[in-house]
Amino acid sequence: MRKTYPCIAFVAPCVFALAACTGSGPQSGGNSSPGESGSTGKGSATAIAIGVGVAQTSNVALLGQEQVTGAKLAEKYFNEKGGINGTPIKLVFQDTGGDEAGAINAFQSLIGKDKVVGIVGPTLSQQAFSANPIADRAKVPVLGPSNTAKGIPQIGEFVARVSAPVSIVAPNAVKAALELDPKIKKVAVFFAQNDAFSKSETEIFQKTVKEQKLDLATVQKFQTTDTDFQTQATAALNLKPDLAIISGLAADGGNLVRQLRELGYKGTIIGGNGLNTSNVLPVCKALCDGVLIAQAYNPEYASSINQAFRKAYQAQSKKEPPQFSAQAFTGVQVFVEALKAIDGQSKVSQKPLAELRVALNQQILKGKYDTPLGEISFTPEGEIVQKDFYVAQIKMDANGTNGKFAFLK
Ligand code: 1QQ
Repeated sequence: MRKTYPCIAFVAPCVFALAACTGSGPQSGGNSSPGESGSTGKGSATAIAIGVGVAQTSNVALLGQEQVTGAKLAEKYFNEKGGINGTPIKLVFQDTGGDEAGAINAFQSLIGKDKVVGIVGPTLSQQAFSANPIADRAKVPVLGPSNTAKGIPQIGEFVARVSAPVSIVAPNAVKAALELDPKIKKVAVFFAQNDAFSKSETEIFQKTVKEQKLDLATVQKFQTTDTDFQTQATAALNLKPDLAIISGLAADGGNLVRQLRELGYKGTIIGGNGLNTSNVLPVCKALCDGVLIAQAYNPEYASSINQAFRKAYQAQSKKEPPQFSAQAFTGVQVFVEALKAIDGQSKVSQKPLAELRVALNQQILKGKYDTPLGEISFTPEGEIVQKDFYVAQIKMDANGTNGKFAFLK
């Protein structure tokens, strides 16, 4: 016997933002079926709506833009392959902006108005710690496409991620730096203290520095909104470090790289995951050259799905696909494949939405996926299980306008 719980998806959001529950009033997320979604546009009455809540505006869009591209490529790719056993998917985008309030609003819209089966997002861990509990309480599966801080899968039963955690990814950059320059001894660490990911990543960097028996000479703090790093850079450079490690986001991180070099720093620089985009290149230009960044994706990974993804990305963007695009593609892929598995048992388009969301979450955690990131699966808690990691080095051309991420062998 089918039970319906009107407004079940709204109970939690209403606690956080009463405004979302006023006006025309929320439609129930509990008793419609996914094919009835009102927001998927003309001719898409039967499309299955998957939400994408990432940063399309604000500074964080430097990272989020790449996610939009990756997700859209996945939508096209999987629809061309027949969608969910003949039923197309439709991505519904809600811009989170760069902060927590934006992520909460986007998630509430996706859950209540757009009636998505699940959400790929948000961009930042800082946003995930605020927005994901809302989805979790509404029993809507969330796949983090780029949330790498410690504690993300533990937010709740409905939260998983396709982005490997800082604990696994970040140490690779330190090891690569030591291979390139075994004489490195003294290390200066910088991190954005107002960002959950940066705080989590710097902990791992600092731990790795100590494990490698390096001298952690100084830890300098900044804000992701800062543009002037003279104080921190000067304080660190007075100690004559051989290695500088930066955990921040793209704009601040790129500016810090630039200012360290302008002040005469010649040593190695490691950038964390927040600098992992070619959108930092216009910020530090020629001075980006040589920055090492650990990677959870390699465009040259040999598999047919990665080849297809890489080709589609290159055709559109005339460059190699970046990690954030590959991870967003993977997030959509996991939803598609889990939906297909459920549909094989009983038609997804006929399941009540609330039931489907719960079944989808269970199926996501059970599956194995052959993705552009390689073969992945999840722990019961929703942590990604992934095999291969890499390190890339930024190589700028002589005039400092174009550059690329060259993968170290
Ligand atoms: C996080 C991150 C960001 C830098 C990804 C865009 O890793 O917030 O967890």
